[in-house]
This record gives sequence, C-alpha cells and structure tokens, in this order.
Amino acid sequence: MSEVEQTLSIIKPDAVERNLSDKIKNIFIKNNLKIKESKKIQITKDEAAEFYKVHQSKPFYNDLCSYLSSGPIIVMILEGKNAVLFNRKLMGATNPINAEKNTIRKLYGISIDKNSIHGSDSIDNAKNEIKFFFKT
Ligand code: IDP
Ligand code: MG
Repeated sequence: MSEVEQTLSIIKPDAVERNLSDKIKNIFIKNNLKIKESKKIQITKDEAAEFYKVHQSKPFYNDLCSYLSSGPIIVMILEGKNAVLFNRKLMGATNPINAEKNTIRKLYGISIDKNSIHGSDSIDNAKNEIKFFFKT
C-alpha cells in the first residue's frame, strides 16, 4: 500500500553555491514529488547542532554542523506517494561514490560531507524535521 507522505529535503550549501537548486527541484517535480514549501535560509551552528543531534557522538559532528551553517540552504517540504523512502532513493547513498547512477548525489555530490542534499530517513523523523523548519 502506498500512502501520501511528506518529507523534509534540504539543498545543502555546496549545491546552493553551485546554482544547482533548480536542477535538483526539477528532479523532484519530474518524479511526482510536489514541493509544498520552499525557503532559502541560513542557519546558525547551534541550530545545525540541534538539527543533527542524532549524530552528536560521531567524529564528523562538529564539521557537519559547521558545514550546514556555512552558507544558504534551501529547505523544502516534499509530498507524494511513499515520499520518505522515494526521496531517499532519488538522493542516492550518503557517499556520492557509492550512489547509484542518476541519483542527486551521484550527479552533483562532491564528497561524503559535501553531498548536496539531505532527506528525512523515516516518517517520524520527517515529521520532526518539518516541524523544526516550518513551525506554524
Ligand atoms: P544521510 O544524509 O545519507 O542520511 P547520515 O548518516 O544521516 O547520512 O549522515 C548525515 C550527514 O553527515 C551526511 O549526509 C554527510 O554529509 C555527513 N556524514 C555522514 N558520514 C560521514 C563521514 O563518515 N564523514 C564525514 N561526513 C559524514
Ligand atoms: Mg540521515
């Protein structure tokens, strides 16, 4: 059974900087993920630390938070059938080297840290991440 879901997507600073946001948004649209909300913002390192707190014990946590707060990002709510998992499939593996052909990370990712895109990894995380950026 497929259900309409919402998920959070972030175009990371490396991709915004290289003007890839329209190309990435077109991939979502072409694949029937509707962009329900989209805003370009820059977050503080403290906000990045809160967003990525599940990774706080990882050796790359500090660099990850510095990176996500280093420049403008585009945060989006995507909606569609099985949006959470389907978006993860469109994104490709965390490390662009391992990402499948034609995925966003294969096409545009530079490295495991500058991998161009974030996507929620579960329905529960999607709800929390949407709340984090789009408080009503
Ligand atoms: P995901 O973005 O594919 O869900 P996660 O494991 O949740 O991957 O990691 C969050 C982000 O942290 C990744 O997108 C990547 O930018 C960064 N990251 C993950 N693993 C490493 C690593 O081993 N070295 C440096 N950065 C990493
Ligand atoms: Mg993740």
